Amino acid sequence: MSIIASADSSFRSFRSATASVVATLLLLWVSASVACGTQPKAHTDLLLSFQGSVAGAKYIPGPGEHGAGALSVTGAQLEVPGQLTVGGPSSGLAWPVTNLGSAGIGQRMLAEIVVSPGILEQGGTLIDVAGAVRLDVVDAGRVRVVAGTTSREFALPGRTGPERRPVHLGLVTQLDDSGYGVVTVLSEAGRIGEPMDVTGATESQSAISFARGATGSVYGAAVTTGGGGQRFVLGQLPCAPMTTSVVYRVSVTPGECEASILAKASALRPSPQQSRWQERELTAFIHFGVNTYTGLEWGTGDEDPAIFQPTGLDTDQWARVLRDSGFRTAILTVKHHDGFVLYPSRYTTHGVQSSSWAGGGGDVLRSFVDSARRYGLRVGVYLSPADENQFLVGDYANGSVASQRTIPTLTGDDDRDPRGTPTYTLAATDYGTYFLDQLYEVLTEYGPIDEVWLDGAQGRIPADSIENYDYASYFALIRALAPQAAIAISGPDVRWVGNESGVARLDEWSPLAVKYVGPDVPEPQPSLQAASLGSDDDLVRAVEAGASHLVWLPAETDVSLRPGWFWHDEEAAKSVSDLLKIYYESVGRNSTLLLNIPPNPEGRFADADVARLQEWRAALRQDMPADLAVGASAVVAGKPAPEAVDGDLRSAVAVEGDGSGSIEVDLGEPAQVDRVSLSEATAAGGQQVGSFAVDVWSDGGWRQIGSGGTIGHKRIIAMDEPVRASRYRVRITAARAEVSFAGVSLYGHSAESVPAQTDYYVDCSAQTPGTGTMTSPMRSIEALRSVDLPVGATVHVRSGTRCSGSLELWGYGTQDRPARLVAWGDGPEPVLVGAGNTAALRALDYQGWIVEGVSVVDGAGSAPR
Ligand code: FUL
Repeated sequence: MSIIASADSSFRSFRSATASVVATLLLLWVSASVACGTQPKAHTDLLLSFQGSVAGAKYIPGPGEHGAGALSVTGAQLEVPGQLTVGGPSSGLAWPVTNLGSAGIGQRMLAEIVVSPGILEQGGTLIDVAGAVRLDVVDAGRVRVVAGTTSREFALPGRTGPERRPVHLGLVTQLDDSGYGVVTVLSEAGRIGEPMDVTGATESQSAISFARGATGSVYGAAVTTGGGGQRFVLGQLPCAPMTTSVVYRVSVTPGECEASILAKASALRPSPQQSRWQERELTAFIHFGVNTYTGLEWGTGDEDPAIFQPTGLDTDQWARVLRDSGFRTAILTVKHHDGFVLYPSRYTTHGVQSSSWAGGGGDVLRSFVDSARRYGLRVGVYLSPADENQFLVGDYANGSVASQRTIPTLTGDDDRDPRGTPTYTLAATDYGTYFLDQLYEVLTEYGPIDEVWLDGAQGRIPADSIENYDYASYFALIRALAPQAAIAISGPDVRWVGNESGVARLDEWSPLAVKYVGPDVPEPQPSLQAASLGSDDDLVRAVEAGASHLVWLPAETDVSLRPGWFWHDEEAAKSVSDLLKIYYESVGRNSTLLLNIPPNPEGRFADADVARLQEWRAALRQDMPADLAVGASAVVAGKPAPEAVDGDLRSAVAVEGDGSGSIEVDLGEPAQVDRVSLSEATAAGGQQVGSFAVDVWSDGGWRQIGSGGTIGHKRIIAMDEPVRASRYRVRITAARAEVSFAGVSLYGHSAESVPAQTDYYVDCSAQTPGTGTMTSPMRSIEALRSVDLPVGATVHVRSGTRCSGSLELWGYGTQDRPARLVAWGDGPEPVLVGAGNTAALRALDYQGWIVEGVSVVDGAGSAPR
């Protein structure tokens, strides 16, 4: 039975007309009826913007919605208000046609839908009027109307490339009781093409359905009967972002609307491991192993261990040079792809113990960690999952299936006390077990490890072999044994910047859209190399394309001082200007810098490399001598904002994120500035800034002297021309949310060399923060966290004061030049109280510090990271 029984007799005359005549008449009819006021009154019989809820297969309308009858929902979920997520062939919404009254679909009717643009890429039927008229997706730029024996494609205007705006489409049907009539397609841009003449459209189902067989988000659906039918009821429905609490990772759904995605990105925060890692900024890579002696970059796994013969291993030199150059962490290649291990592992003979070096008793890792701790350097380990030697042994990529293993595997002559050795049951292949056993050794016998660097390479094994890394087990063991460590590259905490030339993106975001390619192995979307990774556009497109989560995933920029990662006699170090560029394009762009310095076959950094690092450090001091902004007057929204100029990147001031926020700094007197460093307190406030501008006050007005995109942990911009002014302003011109602004630093290049400041004064009762000179003391102990103290520096704390905050001093002393923490001025012993302070004191003692007349105690204060 057909329900087509139109009461609109004026309409029948169109039937025999040609399409163009039909179109003209239709338009005339519409305008005439509007003009004469004869048009029947329109009724919006269905009006949904998905503010309601879903119970089983029934949609329960929310406030302001109208959904008479049992509106059924199949294969669809309402995860976010305002957005129904549909997925797959049998999904969709169906609304009974009986709700249209006796005229049924044989009356003028507008059926409309608003969907996420990704739906167009997936196909499906967007609107189906009782089986009589269908609006099908053809592709991202076209839809097709199928009605009776007629069908026609319509190109969607303005949708030729990737698109983020929701798609709003409507079908105006005007059919008579024999299924003849006209169908018009509307998009948000207006009518598309000419109205289509329809013959033989027959009702074959008793519902109007929406988004059938589609995958993505539906933001609204409506049916309006009577009236002109040319005007949309739904408009471009607003997207209602979910209120998201602060998280490290959040799931997203394909088709999720932009506001919701960006709200989630804005709610992301780094984990404590990531914050600690980011604050350290400069990490050294040390590629050392059998390749140092063979001249290869990738070893073969069958090297004779005897070739490993450092004639003068000097890990103290490594650590000293690295600290003197400002590095805070160093990562040693404990095992590169060849599989040769730099410590005596119980599980292989391909390692230092098989070399005659040091009589077979050498342990480079031990020596390295001892030196690192002596000079106050954090330790990272590079343990290559790829292992050519284990391939030759027959364990790596041997096809074994992961099964539950007890780690560590105790060996026959194991020297570990089984009772004092915690064990872990983890799923692993044969090789996975080997790798876990080595991780266990390294993470339990060499003190705290702060970064575990896992490369994703498979090594040069035959193309048909593969080792499926047991990442879930690796990560579980690392988290259990080294909870403070950041797991980098093939891991959840740190991502590769995407190149090995030392350059981060101009605008580097840490909140990214990802897919998981293994448990906790995020793969940034659209790709690690994408030019605008993490931007608003990329996030939205990545979610459309199927990214499953947004996650905090900051960039590490790795590059070598020399062309190769390992030592090669014939190679030379990069120039100072290359290194400066690398610094500004990594640390200055919200990334950490991982700079490789390869020891020579002797086991030392070459003198020329050491000299180059020192020149680089000196050049950075000349570029960025004392921060002129510290202690200046700073104002945000009319209120003093000392947090922005206190040299402590954890303290922050809230700045409006709606484009109106700014930070004004008045130095009191003109100073020359050519470099500006900005920071967001990402641990507290995430990463929000999308664009900013820097102005100076000159000739009675503000003049823009620089601008940029993201800020994140640190963004350093250089002015084209140095400026001389006393008032500076940073405008936050776009942000995802309110900004936790940590600091602005202003620097003027010095033509002369700038000696490192050796004495720092701290007065926690001072009115204003200072640079640390006696006349301008620092106001908190936390401001010293950002300072790399030269050997033998002295920190003077004002007597009679009490400083709260964790003690974190980046400096060391030697026998001849001890570093000192002493009281300054008259009065009772100053007190430093903060979380982890006594442990910090013990470490300082080991690093050659003398503490005199200062009481260091544990307490609240900001937690150590
Ligand atoms: C790469 C490795 O294959 C290189 O040999 C080097 O270790 C570099 C840092 O990572 O993926």
